[in-house]
Amino acid sequence: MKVALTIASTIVTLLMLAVSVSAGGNTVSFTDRQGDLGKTWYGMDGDPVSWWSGDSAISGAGYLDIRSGWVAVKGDVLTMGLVVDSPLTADSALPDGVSQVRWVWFFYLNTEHFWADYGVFILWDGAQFSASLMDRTSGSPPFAVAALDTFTIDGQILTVTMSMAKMPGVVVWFSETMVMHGSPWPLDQWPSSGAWHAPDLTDWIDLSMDLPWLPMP
Ligand SMILES: [Ca+2]
Repeated sequence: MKVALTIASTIVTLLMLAVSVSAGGNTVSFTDRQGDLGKTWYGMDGDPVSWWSGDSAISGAGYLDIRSGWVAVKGDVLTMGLVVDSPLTADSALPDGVSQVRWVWFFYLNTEHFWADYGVFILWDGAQFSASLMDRTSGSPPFAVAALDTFTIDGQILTVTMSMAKMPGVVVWFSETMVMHGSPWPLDQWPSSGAWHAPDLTDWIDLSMDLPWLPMP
């Protein structure tokens, strides 16, 4: 069974890379492990970090589990996507204790600092979806935040399309899912501690490193 899963996973990866190449332009894609919400969060040293038990409400929300993702640049058009483990439907609900979910692509001008220069967010409060571009290049809040209406949610696939000119000079990126507890911190401010968690983010060990942009965790 393990072998079959590995082969299936390899085929999916190859298919995804083939799609990326045929799309033209510059594309970076990655795959991410299934079933790694919170409890198997891996750092750069490869050691797992345990955040909560596997039977929590958050661990059961498959739409928080990233399976793959990509960023593509073609001319001035920047497209980014995430595939999550379970589809978002009209019946989908927030896990108990969660006030908002955020699917995020963080972009960096360089790797000198931990905080991202830009972030593209799809936000969900359990009823409404929206998308926003956060620009922290000023270095201090309030940061610029612009609404984006060019996003789609199609079952397990979330995408955002925007002008590359809105994030000039970015070179690296990674994705994560975030859950907010209580009042979500506003995107024009630094994140407030203790009010949110990242159940899943780009796996370091599974990255495709042979494409123009270098993803990073
Ligand atoms: Ca995952």
